[in-house]
Amino acid sequence: MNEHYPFVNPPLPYDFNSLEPYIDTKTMELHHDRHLQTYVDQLNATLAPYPQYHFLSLEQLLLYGSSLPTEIQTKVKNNGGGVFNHIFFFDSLTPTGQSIAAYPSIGSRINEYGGYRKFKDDLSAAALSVFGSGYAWLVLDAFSKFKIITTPNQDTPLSQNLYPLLNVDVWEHAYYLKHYNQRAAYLNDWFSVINWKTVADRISSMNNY
Ligand code: MN3
Repeated sequence: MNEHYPFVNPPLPYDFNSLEPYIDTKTMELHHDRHLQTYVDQLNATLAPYPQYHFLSLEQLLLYGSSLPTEIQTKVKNNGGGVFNHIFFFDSLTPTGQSIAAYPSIGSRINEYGGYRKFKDDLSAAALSVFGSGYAWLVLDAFSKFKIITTPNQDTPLSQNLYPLLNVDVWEHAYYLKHYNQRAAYLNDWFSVINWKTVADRISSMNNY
């Protein structure tokens, strides 16, 4: 995601229907083609009159948003965050069942955290605790240990000195068509389609910093 203005909506790395039965086709279509597309369009429209910022990457716009003109700070935060969070979320999913055991960098940290059961319970509880719209995240803290946090709306963990590894979108548009108001059922299904290889790759990228 090191691209700059004009930002584009990358195609999903899998088919809309490929996360069935855990996440339904229509939800994936609307979520990618309409929700994410709207954030991309609005971010570009916000930045269009400001060519002096067109060289900034998405991460830079989010990290240094407080240096932007005040009249676009909120729009960049909300729409840039919407672009970052959604691409990150879609990239974190896969139709191919995966075992954490294949990735020692994840397994060792989960053991350190207290085991998979505690990890899953805590991440679910965090995601359930989001009031209204937002995300739950697995991040690496400054000591390279797993930490679970939540963010409201389209806020990102980038400005908190935390390195994001995995997020789950708990805005109702992420699950309402299939799971109605049952966020817990959606979360349970979401655990079945997590792309642990992507998480392991993100840990490796962090270690290469
Ligand atoms: Mn969403």
